Amino acid sequence: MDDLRDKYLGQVTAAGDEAALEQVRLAAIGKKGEVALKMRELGRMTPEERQQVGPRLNALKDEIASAIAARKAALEDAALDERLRTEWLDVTLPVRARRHGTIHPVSQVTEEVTAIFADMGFAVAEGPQIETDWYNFDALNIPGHHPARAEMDTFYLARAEGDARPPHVLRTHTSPVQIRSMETTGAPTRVICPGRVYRADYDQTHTPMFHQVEGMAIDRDISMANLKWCLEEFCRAFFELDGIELRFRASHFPFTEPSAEVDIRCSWEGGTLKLGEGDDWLEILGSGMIHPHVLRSGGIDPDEWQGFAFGMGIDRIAMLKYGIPDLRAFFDSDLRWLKHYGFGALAAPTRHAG
Ligand code: 2NM
Repeated sequence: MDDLRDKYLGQVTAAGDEAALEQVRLAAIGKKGEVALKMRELGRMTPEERQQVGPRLNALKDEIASAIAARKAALEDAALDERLRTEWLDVTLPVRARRHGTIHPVSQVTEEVTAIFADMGFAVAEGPQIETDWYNFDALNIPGHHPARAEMDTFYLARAEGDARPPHVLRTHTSPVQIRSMETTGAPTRVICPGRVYRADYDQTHTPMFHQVEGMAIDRDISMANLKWCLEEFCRAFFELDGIELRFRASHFPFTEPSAEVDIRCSWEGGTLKLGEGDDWLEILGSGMIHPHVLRSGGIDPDEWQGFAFGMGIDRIAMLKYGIPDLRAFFDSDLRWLKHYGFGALAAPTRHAG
């Protein structure tokens, strides 16, 4: 009995981890362990012997079990100490240098415009950048012979050999999305369509890809008065100026009748642009009442419904709002430019809905 005791208590002390300890437990006091085997021998003993040996075996079993539990707790403490010693973090160290990117002004302004029109009940629609001749032109009251087609500097896609259909185009405006939206939603409707558009033009103030947002509101009695209110409200919110003043100047677009270009009052005093004051006017928007032909193209009855529509360049209003001088730098992917004019990921667009 003393030999057993010395043997197993020694092994318990020597066990370096929980797996080794479990091996000792099985060998000593498991169901087929050495102590259990000894207990089986009790059956062959005389009652006197049994009375002597039985309690001593039980005591030995308890003693080994306690030693194992104590050793187990000690091993766990040692493991925790080791983790606490090695797994640490100095929270007083400076944060890592900024390695993340910024929100491009075009994305930021798109979010801002979207938030303002969302406040006024406009939904957002998107559509394909490669369009059919029909959606980009005919549906918008720009027939094949119309000079606007030539003026648009359209990019045409190559046709398959022998295909007699008109070629697809890179959309020159986002109006095709509005036609698609009329078809799917019908009237009444309020929607804005932001996105990329393409025109073969490249100079100081034009890039072959740029961004537009167009919008429309269609209902039974929509008028130019609604258009004026809506655009004034938009400009006040977007430029964050209460004193904004707009001028609606008669114009012509194939898809609206009547049509108006919208100028914003400004001054160029000292070579810097100030909006909302001065004697100059800066063109920022095109607009008008949707032409009956266009409503009909979208499957809407012009005898029952009418609507206004407008369009503006996102890149251009971004330059005006944030004082960005060069349009072409928008698309150069120059990291210094992006860091300077970009926005933090958490900077909320101004006047978020709600
Ligand atoms: C502009 C100016 C005037 C316009 C018209 C439409 C549609 F599809 F509803 F007819 N969408 N956008 C529109 C009208 C766009 O951009 C300078």
